Amino acid sequence: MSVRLLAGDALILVDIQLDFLPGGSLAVPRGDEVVPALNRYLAVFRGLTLPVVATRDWHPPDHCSFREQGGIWPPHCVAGSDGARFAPLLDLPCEAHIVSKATAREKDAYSGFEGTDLDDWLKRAGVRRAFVGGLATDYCVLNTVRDALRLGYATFLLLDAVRAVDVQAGDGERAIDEMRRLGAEAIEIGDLAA
Ligand code: VGL
Ligand code: ZN
Repeated sequence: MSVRLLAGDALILVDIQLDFLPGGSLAVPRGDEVVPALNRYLAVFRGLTLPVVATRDWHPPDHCSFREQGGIWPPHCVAGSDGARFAPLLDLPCEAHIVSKATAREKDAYSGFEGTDLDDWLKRAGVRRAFVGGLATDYCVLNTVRDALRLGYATFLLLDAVRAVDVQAGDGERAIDEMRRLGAEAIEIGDLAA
């Protein structure tokens, strides 16, 4: 598989936040490994002046997904907290478009498109193909890829730049299978044509 990047392509980084990295409150196993992988994609996209979007989980302190409110997760990514910050080693360009999601107490949102301006922003930027990587494969990456496909974007899953929570063993692999079945093309950095 060889993919030549062109105008209309965008890189979407999903939730590269401290709480999802080792030491964070909802650490994704080996989640830190996506940072250098995504930095390689960032270098290529920036070199071609293609747009970059970074989503972030941005919850109120009493968000419904937290255990104290009956949800399934430990508190994580509280808006403005240290744990909600982007990984410092991520080479996020200052012109990246930041998308905050799941900001309302009463509703969770795993997709970067849900309740955000992401679709509008991408359409206005002329984006037709979305290259998606980040955390976690089986939650926010899966739901962001599903929505991207449903909204008509040709969608590429960056296999070397995603990691899963795996609440149940195999969740990440099942999520990858589902994304491919829905039409996402799974690629790795070596698949990008020079
Ligand atoms: C996520 C669990 C809870 C994610 C967000 O970014 O995949 N997972 N909130
Ligand atoms: Zn969350």
